[in-house]
Amino acid sequence: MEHGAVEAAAALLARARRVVVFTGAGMSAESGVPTFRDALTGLWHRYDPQSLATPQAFAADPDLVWGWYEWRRSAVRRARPNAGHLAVAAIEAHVPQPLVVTQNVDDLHERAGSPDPVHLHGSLFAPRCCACAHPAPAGADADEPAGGRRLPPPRCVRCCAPVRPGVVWFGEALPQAALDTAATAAADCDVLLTVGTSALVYPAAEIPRTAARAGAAVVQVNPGPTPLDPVATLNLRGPAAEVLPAVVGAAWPD
Ligand code: BV8
Ligand code: ZN
Repeated sequence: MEHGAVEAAAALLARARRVVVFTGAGMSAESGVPTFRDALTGLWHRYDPQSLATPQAFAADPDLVWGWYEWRRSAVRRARPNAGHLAVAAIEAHVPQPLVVTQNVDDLHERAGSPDPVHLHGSLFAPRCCACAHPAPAGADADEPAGGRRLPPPRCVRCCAPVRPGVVWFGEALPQAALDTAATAAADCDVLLTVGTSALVYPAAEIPRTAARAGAAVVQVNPGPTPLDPVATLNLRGPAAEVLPAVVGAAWPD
């Protein structure tokens, strides 16, 4: 990890008033939560996430898809926020106007102390009826078998239709309020930190570009290259749980 880049990122953050932290699956990788790039294992090894995370897949085989989300939910429950999540919460504590915007459906930002991250793609902890949208209870905290299993989704208490995960599936619209909040903050920020995203899924991937177009400094944290490399002011090549604490330590040496 280039020392100069960490120092440069820290200097940008230390004097910023409005900061957006935009995160993807790589943010939770070091907590043991598989990214979307990681091949699926167990029952789902022959599926790609983008085909499973669709209304069509749920309609065709609800037990397979519900089982997959319950397996992911139990993996997230067993996981712990990593030093990267904690550093993001520290940035929020030091910056006058921070906002965390995540594509992740886990609750690791919240468990690390981030008060109110914007979930662009929903959450694993907000199931609802697929017909009347009535909120459903989060479900028992049972540990799912390592290899996963088919699991029939519970029924809606109001209309008996199947309950679905409270996430945004491919082909579905994002929650408009969340998207508006994120886009407005990106267009208005001094610094946008993009962490652990391949920036391939839209409209979320537009957020860092909106910030760059508005003249903000874009700082990318990712061990690998992404389409944002040419957009970023600074590219910090390394894992989030190593790079972010280093940046926070340099920005606010207490
Ligand atoms: C919609 C919830 C229309 C579910 C998710 C424009 C151009 C092309 C295509 C489209 C377009 N506009 C729309 C589309 C279609 C589609 C899309 O973008 N397709 C892509 C694949 C081409 N978009 C949609 O379908 C969206 N909806 O357009 O609706 C509409 C409009 C109005 C009315 C009706 C309909 C909905 C998209 C949301 C889908 N749901 N998640 C679930 O989780 O199951 S997306 C999901 O995948 C994640 O939320 C995330 O967004 C994405 C995965 O990306 P990343 O998070 O970046 O993770 P990834 O694994 O890819 O990469 C990890 C990165 O981390 C890597 O770069 C790696 O190097 C790095 N890394 C690894 N380890 C570390 C690390 N970084 C730091 N530290 C480490 N340790
Ligand atoms: Zn219902």
